[in-house]
Amino acid sequence: MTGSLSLAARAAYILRDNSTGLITRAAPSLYPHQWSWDAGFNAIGLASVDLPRARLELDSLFAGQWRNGMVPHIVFDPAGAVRYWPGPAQWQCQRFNEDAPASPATSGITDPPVHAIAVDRILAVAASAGAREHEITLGWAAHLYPRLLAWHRFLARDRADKETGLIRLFHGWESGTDNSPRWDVPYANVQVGPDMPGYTRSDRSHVSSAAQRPTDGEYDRYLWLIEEAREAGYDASLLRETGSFQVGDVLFTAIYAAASDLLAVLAARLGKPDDAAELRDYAAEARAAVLGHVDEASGLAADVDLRTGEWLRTETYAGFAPLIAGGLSAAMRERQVALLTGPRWAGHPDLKWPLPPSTSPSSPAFNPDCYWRGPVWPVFTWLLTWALHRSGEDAVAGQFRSASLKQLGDHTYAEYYNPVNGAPLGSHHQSWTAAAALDWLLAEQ
Ligand code: 9WN
Repeated sequence: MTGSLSLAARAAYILRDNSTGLITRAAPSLYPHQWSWDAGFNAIGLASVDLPRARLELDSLFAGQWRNGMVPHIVFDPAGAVRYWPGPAQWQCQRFNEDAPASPATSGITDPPVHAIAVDRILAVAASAGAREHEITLGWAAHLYPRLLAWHRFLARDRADKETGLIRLFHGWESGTDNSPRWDVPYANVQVGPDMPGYTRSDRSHVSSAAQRPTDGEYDRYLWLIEEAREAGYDASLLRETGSFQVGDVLFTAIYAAASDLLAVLAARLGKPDDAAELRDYAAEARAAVLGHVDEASGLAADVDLRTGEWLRTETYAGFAPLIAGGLSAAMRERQVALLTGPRWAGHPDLKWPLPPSTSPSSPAFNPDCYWRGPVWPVFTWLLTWALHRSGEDAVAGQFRSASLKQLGDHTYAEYYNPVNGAPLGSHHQSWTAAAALDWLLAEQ
């Protein structure tokens, strides 16, 4: 087998191995359940090898959607044999909020809305898989569509901040970039209460070194925010009063803008012009909010601590939110691409591969081994290549794709990689890393 064929074959095997039949576990042992944004990326990877399974991945995720439209960040696998903490017993969503489904059990917070991007990509793959597959997939998308619309409406209604226009998060986990230094300032203001229950972390036993995972102090805050959210009945209007972590996330907002654009296209295709107009409005508002938070001096987008109004300017992946939101002027696009490929990012001389790390190596917050504080995340590289292609930046997208495939040549399909020495970190056989490889290798770019 050639290098790419064996890389694709192994990636397909990993996705099958991590599947319960209904959901794809985010990772074999570290994350034995279905995560929302992972499911979106995993469905994209699955599309190239097994369209029915790709469709099922999103159907299974949306089985956990709440009546208010929220797609929770975790849908728990009831048969999950491996212990994950915090599990359904900590969240107790159904007991505290009647919008939560009785089954499957879910978490009570949300995750970035990549799903409409996934549906668009699955439809594109189906279009070249023959008339019958295309027709089935279109029918499936029409069936899923009302759930996607309810999801985007939930974000507009319950989460779009009136002042900044950014999507408001109540937990760093909602951003998907848990311990990124972008959240250091707001987390420093979270005071863990005296009635915080004791707990035992299970995550560190699944990685080769504890230094790759968040600290105990960070985990105390993560758990405390769950206590707060549960106390507020997982209700956004109450949490706006009581939540001790409230941020406007430019990256989440950018993903929402891009996904709303694509959902508007689907709505129009399904003969729903009013929905399409509504979704285009969501996209335009979200995009304007992202562009309104670009720091002039650095050219990077900045999150906002909504409790203080402070802009959070640490140089992280989130700075490239405008590129992901799309619809940029040529000048803004060129500036973002130049930054991304320049010496503070993918062009930094110390890097093993010319790929953007989660935090700039020039930032004092950079830590090459620790989770979202420095490592390269292949799935995030995939998101950037998707955004670059969409903006017509095919050459840069192609460079990232080939560098990433070299990075994945170690066949560990790691969750993240040390950008300086190339070591695989976090979980191995991480589903979304395998999914990114499959899309790069098998789908039309
Ligand atoms: C908490 C599953 C998830 C990803 C997140 C990543 C990590 C969970 C954890 O794993 O978060 O949600 O237990 O650390 O940060 O982006 O969705 O892969």
